[in-house]
Amino acid sequence: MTSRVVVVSGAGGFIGGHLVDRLRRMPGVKVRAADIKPSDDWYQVFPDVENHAGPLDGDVRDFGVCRRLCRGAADVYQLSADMGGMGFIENNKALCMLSVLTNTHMLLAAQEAGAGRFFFSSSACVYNADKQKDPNLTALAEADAYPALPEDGYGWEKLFSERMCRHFREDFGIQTRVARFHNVYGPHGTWCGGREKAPAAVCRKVIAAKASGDHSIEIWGDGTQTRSFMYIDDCVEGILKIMDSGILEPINLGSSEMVTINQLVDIAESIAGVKLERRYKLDAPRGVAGRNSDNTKIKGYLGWEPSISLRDGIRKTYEWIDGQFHRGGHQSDARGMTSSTFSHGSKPIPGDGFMAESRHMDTWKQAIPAGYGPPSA
Ligand code: GDC
Repeated sequence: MTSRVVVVSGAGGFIGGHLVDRLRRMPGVKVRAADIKPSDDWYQVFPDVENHAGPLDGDVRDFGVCRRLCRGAADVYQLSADMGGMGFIENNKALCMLSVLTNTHMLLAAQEAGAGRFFFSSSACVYNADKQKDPNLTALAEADAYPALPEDGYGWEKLFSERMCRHFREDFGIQTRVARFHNVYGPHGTWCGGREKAPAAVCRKVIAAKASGDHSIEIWGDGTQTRSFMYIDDCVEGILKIMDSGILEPINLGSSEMVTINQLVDIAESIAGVKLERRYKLDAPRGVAGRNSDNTKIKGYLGWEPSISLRDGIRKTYEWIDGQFHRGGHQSDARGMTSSTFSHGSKPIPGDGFMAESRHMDTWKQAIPAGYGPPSA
């Protein structure tokens, strides 16, 4: 039997690694995994799949690399992106927008190669910021992405690439699938260094506070902001179900179990068996005030929605990070790891609408950079 070639770009990342693990167990599937990172830096590497690692072989910003990867592919899962949690995306908008290269080149190469299906990992960051100002909001339904006012930088790129998928499908016939991920967490993902999201950051801080003996942690914002967090197993299940479905429009893939960040900390504390003093850092990146996934559509299409409870998922994530923390010899830096760092990479371009003060402003105020407003009368 000839195998179906299935390409996963971004395979060295958190979600990509888990997806490869699932696909490689499927009968008749030959997985081709690619990532710009050298294989030593992949979260998970599987020797039984075809791996393309590092800048020469796995950099899917490069159209030539994409063409090689997509040759003969039946399915393409495009998960590569320069991304991270709020500390990264608020401070690295240019880098986030450069993911347009990976999305464009992978889509073009998949279409050129005659791939049957193309999966694009979009994000809840595409949603209109005006609809996320209230922590007790009603959940975000797919139509809430328009009129467009997404997360500055990262969200605009995702929204653009969503539409590019749609037009490639309409104009060129490639079957595209677009899922809007809502904050995915779990083992084998980023847990320190500036790109980590709240679930991993909170687990690490609790572990570090316990190890340091100084029972206090820093929390970004005032802790009342709300989110829903999706465990990685639900995410992979949802990706495969959406790919196999006939769903053509962008669809939410997220948990509908909404919690405050304070409640997330409560869960991590109860798993750790500690109670910590909370230091609220109000000038840290905090993103939108409230976000949850409206799952009406996915339930209607698939009769399914993510269902792993936050407590169960955080327990597994906590245990994995605890292992990384202690095996990696981080005890000596435990006190420092009760806070989170920001990650800076892109430089502002003076005179091009960049507002230094916009970096940590509320998302919805960032939509129109200075100098791009309506002309004064
Ligand atoms: O980073 P994130 O998980 O991303 O942050 C959630 C909330 O947790 C924010 O309000 C943040 O201020 C708060 N928070 C408190 N302490 C910490 O130490 C910390 N680190 C982090 N990171 N946050 C902390 C994400 C994007 C993703 C992706 C998803 C889609 O936004 O960063 O790239 O697209 O959304 O849902 P979040 O949920 O705002």
